[in-house]
Amino acid sequence: MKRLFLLLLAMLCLTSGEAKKKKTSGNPIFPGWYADPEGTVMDGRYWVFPTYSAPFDEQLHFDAFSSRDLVTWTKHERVLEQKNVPWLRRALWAPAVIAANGRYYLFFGGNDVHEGEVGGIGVAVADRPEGPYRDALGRPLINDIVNGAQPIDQFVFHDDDGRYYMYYGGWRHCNVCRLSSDLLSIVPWPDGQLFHEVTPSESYVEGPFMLKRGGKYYFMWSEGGWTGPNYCVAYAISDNPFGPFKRIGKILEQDASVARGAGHHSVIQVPGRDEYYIVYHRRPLSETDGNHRETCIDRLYFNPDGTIRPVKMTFEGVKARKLKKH
Ligand code: FUB
Repeated sequence: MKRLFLLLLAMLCLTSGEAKKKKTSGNPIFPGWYADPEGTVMDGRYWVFPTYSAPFDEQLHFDAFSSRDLVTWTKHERVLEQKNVPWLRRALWAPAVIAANGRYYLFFGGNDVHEGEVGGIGVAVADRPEGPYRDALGRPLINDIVNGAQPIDQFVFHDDDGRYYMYYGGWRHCNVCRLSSDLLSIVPWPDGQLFHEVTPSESYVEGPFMLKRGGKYYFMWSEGGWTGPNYCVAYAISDNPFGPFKRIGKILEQDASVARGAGHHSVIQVPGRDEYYIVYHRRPLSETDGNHRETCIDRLYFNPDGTIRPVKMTFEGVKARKLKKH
């Protein structure tokens, strides 16, 4: 009896110790090399969809992670796999996920495409956020290199008027296009073009992201080389989704006491609240391998004048933040 009591006591201590350990998310928020995280809220849960950060030839699937409080994360393995994307050979990159039409759409870059090759931005669809996702078109949605932009690093933005825009582009160029309401095709602009270039400045490299707050459009992107220490995130503010996007400054960069190569981010807004979390990847100080990138989370704050405060990268991560049930 006494032994049973002691065992129960030990279990209780362990559990409360565990709970203590998990008061904050910690950084990285889950183990493994994962990059280009897309953070969002779907189906009453927080979600992070990252790139599996292995050598290009091994990048043939995505895992996803969900959480009810930003602190404890559940892994959903292989939500998208090569077997469900007939044209994918390698370099499955930078997922962008959105719920629409009662389904879930996962946009991705495939094959690290160059002129004359098959690859680019694809779209896969599932009935549940955790997949399984299946390629919807049997070919890339965007294969061609237009305005010098490599078709990778897409972000789908749903504006208040119901329109869907996709920002994308590597190789220092960024395009915007309008997506149809089924999210499976591109609607031409009034001038007949499919893509308009919206590259914000000479320092833009890749990883565009759009956030609307207080009627203003916050356009963000990554600068520098993703394999090096100087990778970082900068931003601009505009009155409309098409720019021009005038660079204001950096919001995320390396910190010699925390990590290097911080970039390719996304922002989670707590629904209905003026409360934001930046999800990004960074390279531990001990690592130099380009692919050794970890997914982290920290708070993103706005100044009273609407500009964004530079992010303080932490090892602690963020405190528990439960979502309200709707
Ligand atoms: O992870 C592969 C590539 O690295 C992404 O597409 C870029 O944005 C960079 O993070």
